[in-house]
Amino acid sequence: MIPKSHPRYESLITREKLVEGVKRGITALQGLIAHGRGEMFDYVLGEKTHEFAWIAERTAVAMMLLADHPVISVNGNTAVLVPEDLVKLSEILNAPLEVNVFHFSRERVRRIAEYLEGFGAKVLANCDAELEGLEHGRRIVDSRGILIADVVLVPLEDGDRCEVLKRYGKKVIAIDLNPLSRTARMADVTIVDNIVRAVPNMVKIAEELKDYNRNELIEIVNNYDNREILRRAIEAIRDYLTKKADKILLS
Ligand code: PTJ
Repeated sequence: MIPKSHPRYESLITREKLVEGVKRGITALQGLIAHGRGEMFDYVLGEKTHEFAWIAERTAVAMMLLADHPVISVNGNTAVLVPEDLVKLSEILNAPLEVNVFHFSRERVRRIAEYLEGFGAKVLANCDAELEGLEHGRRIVDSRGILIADVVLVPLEDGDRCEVLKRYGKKVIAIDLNPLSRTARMADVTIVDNIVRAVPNMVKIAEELKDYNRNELIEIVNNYDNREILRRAIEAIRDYLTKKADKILLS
């Protein structure tokens, strides 16, 4: 048991969720490695939601509210880290959850779908269509979901599917703590924030923006510049490290 008084309680609980996810056959073993990379970036971002991330989260919600067929893609990490908030977000945005995994097996997809349904989610997991131009498991999609979606939210993505989704003419919103990744650079909106903060933030934002009219939402989207957001994220890492280095010199 992890005591609440532990200085890294939140971080350790997050790890426990992923380990439990692996034991239940939901999270891929590789998901633990991917999370470790994410933790590293989170650490040098000060483990908080920066203003640039909040702006991206707000734009993402506006974009999904404006969409005809928004879809939230869910993999084995996302499913165990934020199941309740994914269900809330899906309901407010009227965007179905679709199971889409890199390390594909029908058994894993079924387990992830059942897990999310346990939280009251409506889940697309037919795996009855394929995206052309991809050879790995993420090509397998649902014909009612990602295949026909105009906006797709892709947490913890790999760059090549992001690229293929763009080639299909879809708008892509990524959640990725690494602002240097190919996904981060390919996406239309990149949320450089930990998924455990980003999705709950998006639920709060969606509660507010759902009452906005189309013109107000369009204005939010039009004012957004993803390259500027990525620049700010990279500079935030630089500034964090500079501050830490200065502190060490002074101590
Ligand atoms: O469940 P599957 O089979 O789809 O597999 C999922 C993983 C995550 C294993 C797969 O998509 C993968 O290998 O992803 P990558 O290419 O390692 O990319 C994951 C990205 O997500 C990296 O850039 C990490 O920095 C980032 N990341 C990891 N944990 C988090 C995160 N971003 C936000 N929040 C996190 N908690």
